[in-house]
Amino acid sequence: MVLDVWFTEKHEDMQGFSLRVNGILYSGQSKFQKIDVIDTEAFGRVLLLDGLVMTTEKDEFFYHEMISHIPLLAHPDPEKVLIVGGGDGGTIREVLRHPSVKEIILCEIDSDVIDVSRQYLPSIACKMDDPRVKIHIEDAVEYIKDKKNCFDAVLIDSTDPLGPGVGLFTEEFYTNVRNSLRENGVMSAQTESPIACQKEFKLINLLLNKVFPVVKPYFAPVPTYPGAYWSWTFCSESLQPVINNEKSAADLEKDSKYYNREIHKAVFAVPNYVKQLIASGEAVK
Ligand code: AG3
Repeated sequence: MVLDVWFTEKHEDMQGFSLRVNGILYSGQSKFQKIDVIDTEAFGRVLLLDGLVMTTEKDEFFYHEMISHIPLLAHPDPEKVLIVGGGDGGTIREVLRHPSVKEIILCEIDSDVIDVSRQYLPSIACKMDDPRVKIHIEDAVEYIKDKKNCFDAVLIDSTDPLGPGVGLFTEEFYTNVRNSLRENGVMSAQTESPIACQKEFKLINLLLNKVFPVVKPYFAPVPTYPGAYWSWTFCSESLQPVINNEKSAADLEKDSKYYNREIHKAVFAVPNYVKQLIASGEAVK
């Protein structure tokens, strides 16, 4: 029998994204948020935090490849990487595909997200036990404060600027991230949808431009996120987000689902209306 049960994520009470649900695999309340894993016909298992789609088995590759490979290939030789959030493990899995990486620190506020992902999302959380990974359960806002000259890359794999994630979208946090980078350090953050979350996208871009000399947004589809069209932003002291390690890029593209060297160039093309959004950023309150 086919259940006619649907999950809907509502976007600003104006539109919604719906998935037919085969069953609920996990439902719990952590210290920080509501965590659910549902099984859907269209996208496989889906991790929800406070009712918002964080990742799905079927389309997670767009997001995790974009947040990892673009910044790491812009660095000639990344060894030490900090992942902020990312408790589902998808970013860990992609970062570990870079042979130069010796150590990953995952700073996640909510250990329940890690436990639930290990249990219900094995294809995403599969590399959490790699010896190069150190898991640190703490609010990254605190963790980063005294880290100076520590990381070759910081990847901000956060939720939306709501609930436990708000502190990760401030000028102070971004300044601390900048200070935590070593020479040639790079950072990429998830920066919301340039169609469904324009206010957030503009505000984040404005803040990043106050803090980093190089700020380059990039874009890809994520079919299950608001607007189905998502952004990340690359920032650095001076490095541009071009491929600075051609050999690694050529190797990585062989086994990637979305990433290849043409995509690396293409994702930095900024549509005209988005250029205007960014230019009008100062007007955001
Ligand atoms: N983090 C970004 C999810 C944002 C989705 N927003 C929403 N559905 N309203 C994803 C974490 C994956 N590692």
